[in-house]
Amino acid sequence: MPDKSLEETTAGKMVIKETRPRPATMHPAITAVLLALAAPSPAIAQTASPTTPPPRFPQATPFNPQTAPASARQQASMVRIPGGTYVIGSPAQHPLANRAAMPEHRVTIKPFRIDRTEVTNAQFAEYLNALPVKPLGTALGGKLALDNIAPADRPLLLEFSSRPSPYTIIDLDDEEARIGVRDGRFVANPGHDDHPVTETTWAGALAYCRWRGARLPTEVEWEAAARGPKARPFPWGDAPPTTALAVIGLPSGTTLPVGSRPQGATPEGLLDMAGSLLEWTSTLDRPYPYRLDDGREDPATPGERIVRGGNYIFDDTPDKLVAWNRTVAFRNPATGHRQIGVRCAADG
Ligand SMILES: [Ca+2]
Repeated sequence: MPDKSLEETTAGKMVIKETRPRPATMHPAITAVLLALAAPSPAIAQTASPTTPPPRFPQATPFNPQTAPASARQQASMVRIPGGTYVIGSPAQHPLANRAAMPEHRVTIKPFRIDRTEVTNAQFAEYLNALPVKPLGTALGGKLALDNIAPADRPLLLEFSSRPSPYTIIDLDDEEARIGVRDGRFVANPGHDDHPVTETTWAGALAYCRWRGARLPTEVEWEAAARGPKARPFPWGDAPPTTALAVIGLPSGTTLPVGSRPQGATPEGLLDMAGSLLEWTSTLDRPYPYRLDDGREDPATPGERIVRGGNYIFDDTPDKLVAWNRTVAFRNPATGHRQIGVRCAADG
């Protein structure tokens, strides 16, 4: 996607991600015709834009704990967060104060449950296997090719190979995806079953959670879970982040198993709320103060969605990892990202 290389270029880091060339599977003349057909419309982009409306994906077979045991375990171990009034947003006077998270305000929320860890590759693969999609051959995640996915299904799973791309569920052909194909099934790459799933789009993340009988957390639910009733600045308390408290400061592509930093757990037991991957929330990017009823929770409205929590590649400083931070440069909801994952929530 055109902004893919930009996406990976953060201030001070200048990490440029190479996009792979489009596979030459089509006769050049046919390609030329298709390009000519596509060319007159500026609406047909190389990839879906942040303003592309969330799509409807094919219906999956109903969630079944017998055939989706990893997701069932995740669902069963959700952590309950009490309802009540929580302090949300950045204090005006604080070394890590952030204008985009002001004003500090109070929001009353109902009790809810939230995943103890980020959703893993094994769990997300269970959802993919419940879809009416039959993958072909064998390929590692990050290396899927056109012949691994039937033509009708490519727009759901292949970003680069299906350009001009629609709004995928997950970009399995992105080199940083870790779910591949083996014997007609979607499987995590070897050694990556319990690593957090990367490269899901916003709607793909929501679809997974809904399939499991859950949903995405709202932005304020996520923040209340990270900060607790006393509005701590970090999930573990007041201390600044270190590599013992959070999965941070690692090279791109080297995720760690979820829950690898138990010292950084919240008192309630949530793991990796700071670091590891950023996490999709249900909430459109609108200014604080938060309002539940102003349209920012409408799942059908196009626009960027808030991601929370910092990530292991780019966010190793306290200002990025502080629990009120809501400023993230790249979060196109229509495409997958190496640094964004998902953690589901549920009512009650
Ligand atoms: Ca995280």
